[in-house]
Amino acid sequence: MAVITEPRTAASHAAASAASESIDGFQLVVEALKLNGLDTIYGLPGIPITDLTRRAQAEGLRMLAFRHEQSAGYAASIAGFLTGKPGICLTVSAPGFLNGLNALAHATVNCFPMILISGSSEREVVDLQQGDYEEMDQLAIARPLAKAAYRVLHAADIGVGIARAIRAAVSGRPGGVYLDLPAKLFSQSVEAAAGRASLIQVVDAAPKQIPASDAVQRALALLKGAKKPLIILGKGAAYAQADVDIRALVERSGIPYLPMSMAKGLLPDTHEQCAAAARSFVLPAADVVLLVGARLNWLLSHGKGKTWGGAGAKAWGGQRFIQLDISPQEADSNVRIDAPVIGDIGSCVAALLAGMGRAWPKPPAEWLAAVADKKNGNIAKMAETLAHNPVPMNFHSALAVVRDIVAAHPDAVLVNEGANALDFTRSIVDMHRPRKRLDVGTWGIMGVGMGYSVAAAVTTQQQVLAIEGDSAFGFSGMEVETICRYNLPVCIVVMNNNGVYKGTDTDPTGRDPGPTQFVKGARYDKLIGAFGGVGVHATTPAELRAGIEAAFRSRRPTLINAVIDETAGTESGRITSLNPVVKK
Ligand code: FYN
Ligand code: ADP
Ligand code: MG
Repeated sequence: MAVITEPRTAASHAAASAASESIDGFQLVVEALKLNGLDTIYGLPGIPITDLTRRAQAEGLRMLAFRHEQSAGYAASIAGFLTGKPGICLTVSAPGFLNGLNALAHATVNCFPMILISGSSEREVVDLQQGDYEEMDQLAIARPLAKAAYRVLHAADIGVGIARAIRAAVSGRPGGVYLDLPAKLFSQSVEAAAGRASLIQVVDAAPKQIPASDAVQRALALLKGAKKPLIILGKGAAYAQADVDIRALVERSGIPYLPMSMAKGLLPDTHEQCAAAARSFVLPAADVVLLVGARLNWLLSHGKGKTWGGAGAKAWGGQRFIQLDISPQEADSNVRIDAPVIGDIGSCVAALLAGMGRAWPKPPAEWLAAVADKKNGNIAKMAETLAHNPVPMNFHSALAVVRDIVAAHPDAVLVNEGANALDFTRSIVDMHRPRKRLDVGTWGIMGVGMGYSVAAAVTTQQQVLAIEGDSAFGFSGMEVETICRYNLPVCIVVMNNNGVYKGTDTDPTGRDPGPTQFVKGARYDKLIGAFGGVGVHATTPAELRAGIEAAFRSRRPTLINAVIDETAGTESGRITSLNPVVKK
């Protein structure tokens, strides 16, 4: 039986004594979350969940109210990634629910544990389509976009509903879960003792999944025979929080590794085995590739084609693959996986380490030398580019500053979105600690910036540095009010090049601005002043450095308008090939 032992606040005392005989749905939801250690809600109040937000706050939960549900949802999704507990997003019905749904789908696609809880209208009216306030069959709409979706109709089932949502979100491959709570549920009363007894404290929500020993042996045999092995670390590896063992696997094997974007920092990017700067060399050259929590999706060119040394779009370079993943269905999704190892990353990596023993042979010296050669060449070229100080500032000269500041503050969390602002930051700014780089993920989604920043600041208490394209920032810019309201240590740098990709587009008819153009010389720094934050206008790397350093010192909400050459940047950054342009 669930026993509530937490000290009670004055408000909850009153609620508790009034409800010594009965307890309502609102209270049961709050207590069920609390009982499971879910202490933070990202949401937006309104009908029918306004009082739920108040009750949650009065009971000591952190209730972070946003300006738009999409940002609240992205915050919840990344809180799930950072903590391994489902991030909770709470919204009103139909429109609020739909605003949160984008983030729910994003969580599912990215394998982040999240629960979207939405109030909904009266079932009887909705199901007969009689036109209720915000009428919508939310459960049916959420289902295809979520890992699981549930509705609770009776207060006595709240405990089960929340327990199922938690298990679905974090067990196996994590994902987004929808929980539909109709308005009527909240005012239902049940006898207090029975109600509390119905709550479930979930035991072992994300059980370890131990890989089969024959799968481990198969993988080790393949790895041992490799002449040009490569390890690819994905965000699944970062999520698993098996940092020490992953580092041991990489170092004991001596194999060069490539971090996917959000796996950067799992080992420091400056590690001698890091092959990030030789990406286009190692992918086609490798003979055996060990994937650790990374999918062979578009971000890895589906394991085939030119990137992998294949002759045509369908061919690949003949690499053999080992894949460590929690999902048994992931293997063979794009090319043959010769040695799937299915289990949680922590258990898989531990099993490989145990099987390797202490005397594992290092990869052939020629391979290591070839990777080092390519990498050092690229790093030297990059150093040369970064040494320039053009006027106006470009992405490189601005990001050289960011790179130094991140190196000096390795625990700061870097949030990053945009096209060029994303791609340049990824390759220029080294990460030094695990789970410090949060970005657009599997979909290359825009709009995550401010939601991620709020959740990163709240869950880690660390300084957050958000490097935003000027377009990307616009998707969630109003949340600077949220950041100021909660006085969070977030420093936003808007890379302002007057437009999407760049600021030079024009309307050939001369009537309107070009479709990718924004107001020229916009002063994003002035936005934050409206809410008491610090605005900085930076036109040189020195001003940018001073602005970021002051923000880190003061931990005050800060927005820096970094003026970037409007001709800098390319269409879609590094993924230009995905953006069809008709050549005239
Ligand atoms: C990387 N590189 C470096 C370094 N790190 N050079 C020097 N020093 C360092 N430290 C080199 C690397 O070898 C590559 O050069 C190049 O920089 C880029 O590296 P990256 O970013 O790792 O590689 P690439 O090819 O861009 O990666 C493919 C990708 C990535 C698909 C994984 O582009 C990606 O994550 N894209 C997401 C894009 C996205 O979502 N955009 C949002 C929508 S924008 P070469 O080896 O010479 O190739 C809408 O328009
Ligand atoms: P990236 O984009 O960084 O390559 P992906 O999102 O494509 O990463 O891949 C992450 C993979 O990690 C998914 O296939 C997912 O099933 C897997 N994964 C997530 N969490 C775990 C875990 N705890 N243990 C094992 N695999 C995991
Ligand atoms: Mg721009």
